[in-house]
Amino acid sequence: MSMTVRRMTRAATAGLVAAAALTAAAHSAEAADTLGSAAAGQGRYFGTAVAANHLGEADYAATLDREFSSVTPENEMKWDATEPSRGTFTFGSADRIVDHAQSQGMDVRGHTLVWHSQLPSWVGSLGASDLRTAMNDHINGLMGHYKGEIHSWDVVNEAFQDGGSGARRSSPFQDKLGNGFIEEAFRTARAADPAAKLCYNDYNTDGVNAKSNAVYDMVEDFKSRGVPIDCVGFQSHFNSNSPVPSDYRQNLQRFADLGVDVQITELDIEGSGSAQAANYTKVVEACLAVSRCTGMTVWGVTDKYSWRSSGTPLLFDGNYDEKPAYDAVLSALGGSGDPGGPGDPGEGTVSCTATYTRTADWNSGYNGQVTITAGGEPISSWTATVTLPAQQSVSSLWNGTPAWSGNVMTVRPSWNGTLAAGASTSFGFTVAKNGSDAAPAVGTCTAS
Ligand code: G2I
Repeated sequence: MSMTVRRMTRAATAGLVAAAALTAAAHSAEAADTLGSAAAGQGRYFGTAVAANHLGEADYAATLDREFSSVTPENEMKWDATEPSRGTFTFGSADRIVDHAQSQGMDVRGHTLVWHSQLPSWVGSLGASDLRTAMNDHINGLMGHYKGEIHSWDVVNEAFQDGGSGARRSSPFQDKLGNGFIEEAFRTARAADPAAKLCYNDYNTDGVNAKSNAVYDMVEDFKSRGVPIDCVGFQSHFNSNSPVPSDYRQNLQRFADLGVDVQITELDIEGSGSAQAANYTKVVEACLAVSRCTGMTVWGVTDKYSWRSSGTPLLFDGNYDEKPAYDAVLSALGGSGDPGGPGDPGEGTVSCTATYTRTADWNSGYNGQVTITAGGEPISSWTATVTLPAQQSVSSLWNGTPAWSGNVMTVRPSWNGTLAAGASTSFGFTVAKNGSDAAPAVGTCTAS
């Protein structure tokens, strides 16, 4: 049967694909920064949702291929697209995306196996026992076809209700199989492709709230009972009604502390200009501050094809021009957006130094100051790391933008990134000693 042939064909090409990915990574390290290469510098992927029917548009494909290191099929791997009638799998559109991604050395996220939406009507009409079989067959059919080719799968999507209850959402799976369907889906998925990271994915779970608490409790329970789960996806669809939460990093971190990776899976933020850019910066900084936040995916390449296109929520406008939000993301990722500028190889080496002084001291705290001095070339940005003794905590910081990973604070400019050759700027911070009077360690300054 044709599915078996496709499965073998896909698996046989996987080795070639891995080699292509390595070559692409080596190239991009020397070229001007892109979202993908800058994120790779931080040990993360930077992905986008992709629609198969736009791949033939030259500007769409060029932007995709240049900027992104991971793709998520926006609709093509959903149940209605892949198993429209029971036992008949249709992989044409999804294969087009996977083949395209692999030819460019990009990784693929799988979205999604078990979801109440975009579900063909035949699934809803099955009785419980048949439904269980159909769910497992669907997982095995999809994951088998792409075995070894998907870095992370959204195994179950959006199984919790909005609102304060933390209850499960009504769906054929929930209503007929009960809470246990989620666990069963994850166990089936682990056996189907042991190499894929298995994720639970949802929206309105980006901050600490009743819904994210309910997901948190489920993940904690799965970890304690050995149910296979590797990551939690935070969709992160933001607008003025649902802004980037102030406890976003803290929420990502508490999930990571359960022993799972976290991923930002469907990021888009309605708005424009510097306000939108600032919101994107918050999201990227939150991910970078959580070491188990392994990557980010924006939900589309260009505003014109976004599911929320009137809200212009993405990084490229309808002409594929980079928006301020693009520059903000690139810079938050530590990349340089100016290929002809001082950060580039061949135009003199940019450098900086960072020196630390204690500028005030009292019983329970002190003020520290780090002075950044550009080397023999002008610089447009700098990054300095400050490692605090374990007990100490920073209560405020000025003239810099901090990102945290444990007790390591990575500071980038707020307004003061541009320095002439030999010029200096400084940022300051207030520390609570919490019983330790030791000095922080200032790491290497990097400039671009
Ligand atoms: O709704 C935004 C996302 C929320 N999380 C799960 C994601 O899978 C979901 O993606 C969106 C797609 O971006 C849309 O493109 O899911 C929608 C459906 O739930 C997708 O919209 C559908 C339209 O409703 C259909 O009319 C259309 O035929 O896209 C289909 C394919 O273009």
